[in-house]
Amino acid sequence: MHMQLWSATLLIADVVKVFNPQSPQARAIFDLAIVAIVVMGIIFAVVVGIVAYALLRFPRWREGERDPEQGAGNKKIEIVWTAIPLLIVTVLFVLSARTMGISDPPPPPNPDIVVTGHQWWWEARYLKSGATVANEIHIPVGKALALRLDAADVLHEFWVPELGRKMTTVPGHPNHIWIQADKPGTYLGFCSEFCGTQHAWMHVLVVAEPQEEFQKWEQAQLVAAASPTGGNAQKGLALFQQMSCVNCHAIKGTSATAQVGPDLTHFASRKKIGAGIVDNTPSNLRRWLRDPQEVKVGVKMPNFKFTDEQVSDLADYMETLK
Ligand code: HEC
Ligand SMILES: [Cu+2]
Repeated sequence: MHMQLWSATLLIADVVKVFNPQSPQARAIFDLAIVAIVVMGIIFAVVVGIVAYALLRFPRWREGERDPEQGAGNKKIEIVWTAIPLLIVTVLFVLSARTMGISDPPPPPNPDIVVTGHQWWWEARYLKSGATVANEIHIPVGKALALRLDAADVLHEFWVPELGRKMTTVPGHPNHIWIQADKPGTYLGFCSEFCGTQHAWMHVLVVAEPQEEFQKWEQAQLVAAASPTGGNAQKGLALFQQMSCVNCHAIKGTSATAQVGPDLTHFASRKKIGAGIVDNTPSNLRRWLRDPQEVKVGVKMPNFKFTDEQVSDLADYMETLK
């Protein structure tokens, strides 16, 4: 049990990179945290020091020791120990307010991306281009993008620790944050407000890349899916359209336009399935289609009880959705 707790803690420290700021906002928050930790550390040391001194200097637990001199109502001391905490709190308040100014300037009227939390995945719509993606958000490196945060069902919280602050997503009450990355890379984000069974598997990947690559990626997301013209993939597409998949999913280029589940137009180009729970590999895709509940317990997608052949046809089709 202890071993498990210990390794879980290590895992979290490794995955939730709160000490690795990669944007001006995240750095401002990190700097403030360091100041706060140092100030708290000093207070802790002083308090423990005074307690230890008092215990040793006036060892009343020993037989026959007298009381120290009583100083109740001493004005000087009262003023000092009111003024010092007041000063510390004021300084931390001013520093926090300044950090909020850096990490959270007011949003523009039109955000770059609308991010919507769903049980248990993230949808992202790029307002200018109209690209709609799930669980993997690409951004151009070095540029601050404004995010509008929304929720489709319950409260969620969008948090990419290396890139900035966290923010709750509230159904019907849009919130805003800025997101920026200094260096190209892939940054792991989380839902950080409990939202049901699979809250822990509601990851989001933010991929920061040079402007040109970002534009290429965004253009690629706008391309409709080509319909396969033969083979198992064509049977898979037919199955997709016959079954209730179309009630929940959209694939551009087909008649499926539902927004209940992730947009699948470019599903095959994503790194993960199920908001991070498994890698997007051929065998995991087949597992998912055979029974999504087995992969992600409680997931809002039913088990269709397909035959092996149907699973294989559907998977062949899904793999064409590059
Ligand atoms: C009742 C709605 C619903 C139906 C019907 C449905 N799905 Fe889903 N599907 C979802 C939801 C919701 C998710 C996201 C689950 C999560 O990550 O928590 C999902 C996820 C997926 C994914 C993984 C996508 C990703 O990027 O992680 C695939 C692939 C998929 N569905 C294919 C299908 C196929 C094929 C069918 C029809 C046989 C189908 N779905 C029917 C709701 C549905
Ligand atoms: Cu959550």
